[in-house]
Amino acid sequence: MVADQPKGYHPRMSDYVTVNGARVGVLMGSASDWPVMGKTSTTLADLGITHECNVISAHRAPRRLESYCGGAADRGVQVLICAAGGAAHLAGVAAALTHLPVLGCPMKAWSTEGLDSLLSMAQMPRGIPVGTLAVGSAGAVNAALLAASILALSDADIRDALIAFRAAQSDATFPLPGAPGHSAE
Ligand code: AIR
Repeated sequence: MVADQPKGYHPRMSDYVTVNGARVGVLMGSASDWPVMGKTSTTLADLGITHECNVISAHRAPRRLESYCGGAADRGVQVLICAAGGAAHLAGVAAALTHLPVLGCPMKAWSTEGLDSLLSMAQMPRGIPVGTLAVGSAGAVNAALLAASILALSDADIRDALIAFRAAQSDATFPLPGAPGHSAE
């Protein structure tokens, strides 16, 4: 409502990128999260999941976040993946702004090895949940896999891609050259 907006506020929908047919929205608090969160994007792409990626800080651009989350479900987005470091409120605020499932990826920022981010995301007060993954790359990849599991409930192509991914992972072999019982090369 216009009356609720601060003086001088103009919503600018073009401040984030949308992708036609995106099922997953990946949000980051900063472009500095992208070296890790690029792995989320790659994993989603490997599973054939159309997605969109944006930097929208809950602290630096709260109204843009409100605009993005307010329109995501209507555009067909079904899962949000939110990454942030430090006082990482992005996932919690996004979860407050949409009924979509929100997965949180705690980033290692400038201190405490990511424990600050982990607790900020995991310790959500009752009523607005965030599905929090591990700190760093493991969580970034697992967020994509968990999003795939959610989408696979109603999408046979994604289900098949996820099952194939897990089968390939199980079939992988790990030679240890020189170790007892392994070949020398
Ligand atoms: N951040 C940005 N706005 C709110 C938060 N919590 C996080 C980013 C990043 C860290 O702060 O998600 O992990 C440092 O951001 P920057 O832009 O200073 O590199």
